[in-house]
Amino acid sequence: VDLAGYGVPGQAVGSVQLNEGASSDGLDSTIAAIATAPGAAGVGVIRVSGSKAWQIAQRLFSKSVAMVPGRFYHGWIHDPESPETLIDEVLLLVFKAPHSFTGEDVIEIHGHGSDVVCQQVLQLCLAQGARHAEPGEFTKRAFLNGKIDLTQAESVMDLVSAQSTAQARLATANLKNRSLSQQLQELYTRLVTLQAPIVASIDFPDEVDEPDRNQLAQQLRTESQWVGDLLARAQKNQVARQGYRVVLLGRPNAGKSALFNALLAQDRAIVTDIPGTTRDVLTEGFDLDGVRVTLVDTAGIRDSDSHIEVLGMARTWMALDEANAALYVVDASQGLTAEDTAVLSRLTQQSVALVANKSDLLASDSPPPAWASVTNQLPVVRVSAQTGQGLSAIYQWIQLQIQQTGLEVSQGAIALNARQQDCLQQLARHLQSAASTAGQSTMPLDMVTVPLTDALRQIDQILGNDPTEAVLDSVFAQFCVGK
Ligand SMILES: Nc1nc2c(ncn2[C@@H]2O[C@H](COP(=O)(O)OP(=O)(O)OP(=O)(O)O)[C@@H](O)[C@H]2O)c(=O)[nH]1
Ligand SMILES: [Mg+2]
Repeated sequence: VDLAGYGVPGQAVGSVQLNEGASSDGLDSTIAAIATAPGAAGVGVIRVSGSKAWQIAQRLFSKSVAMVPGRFYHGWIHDPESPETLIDEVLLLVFKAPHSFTGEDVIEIHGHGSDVVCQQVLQLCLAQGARHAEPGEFTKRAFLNGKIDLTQAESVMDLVSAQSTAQARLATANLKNRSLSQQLQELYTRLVTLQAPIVASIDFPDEVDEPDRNQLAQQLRTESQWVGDLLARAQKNQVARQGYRVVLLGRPNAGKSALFNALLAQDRAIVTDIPGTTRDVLTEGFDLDGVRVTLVDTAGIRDSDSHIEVLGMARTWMALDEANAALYVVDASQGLTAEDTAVLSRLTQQSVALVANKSDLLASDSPPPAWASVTNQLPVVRVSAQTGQGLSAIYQWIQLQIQQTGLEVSQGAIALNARQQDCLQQLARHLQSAASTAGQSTMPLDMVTVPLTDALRQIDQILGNDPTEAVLDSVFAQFCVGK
């Protein structure tokens, strides 16, 4: 059996040499961890990777098995020190280097999902010479052994922590198609092709002519623009990574918390008829057509002498700054006040809608009073948090705002994390600087190679070629143990 496709040879992207100054973290050791989340579950998995993995499995398995890679075996785990003590009935999965997730010999013990039992099995693995894995260490080994590049390792983490289908799809797109790495590798090749004649003309001035400066400058500008476009395309997909934040604003008692609860379909926030009930910012997420939406309930805005309320309102404004969209809630039975219009004029967000709540209190056909001043500028949604009427219009409005961000979740789509974004921004800057130097005929040509080499180094950094321990730590420390 070829388990989970790990046995496909020829997929390796080449093993990685750690950069100078990077201490090798002992790839010779055998690591073990519980790979499944804590708590009672159907199955609990203990994963062991390294040269001792098979030996450990043979010691812990209650019957002797031939250990053929890609097979799984049914049996019992026992304590080799007291073989009659049976720990759990399990399936044992066997992988042979390099055809495993980590690229090393790996065994997986699939037992019952009990914290106690998983801990016992793990302790037995440690007693047999494994060491406890650090966070992300299995994926780190997959990277160090050349099974995946650094962006794929980051996608593994994105996938494990995905909170929406959009986020999961973007992670699998890069994991499977290496969409980001592939494009950057192509750029790398193009830049090396530009650099070669420059270096040749510097090294052999008598034999090789200088490349045409204007043409070189133009080509470098094009590449810089290409990186800018990549950043812009990826920016649109940030919503999939970070989710879409919608803040509820309005005067006290408008029904923000009631609406918050109604939209979430759970009794999350306290609702009372006392103005100034909500003091703090409350957030809760839900899935809207595959995208994670975070709803933010806030303290009502009004002139107040209460110190607590004033602090709460300060948080309201901060929540507004972090939000992608705002729903301004008013009590439709009372209409808009001067305070409302003053606050509305402060909302500079692209996506703002006016929510006329408590519409159940209005005679069904009467329009909300005195809206005209704002309604021709803002979409108005008539709802009742109490009866649920109009809620679907709010979901639709949020969906429309998300669509307008240009979110694209196709096979080749790219989303960037902060590290990758930072590297790409620097890459674009280096290319711009190379282009402008190339364009000035008074500048010596070797001044172009400096930023160009820096640009190549940024690509190396994103892909994890020549990684430093610091870069690896920053990437893998965010993982959970067992992944
Ligand atoms: N009839 C009716 N009453 C509502 C509706 N929504 C909220 N209310 C009532 O309005 C009062 C205030 O509701 P809240 O949700 O606490 O208002 P809020 O905007 O969160 O108020 P603060 O937290 O003080 O800023 C409560 O008594 C709710 O039961 C609605 O759609 N119809
Ligand atoms: Mg409230």
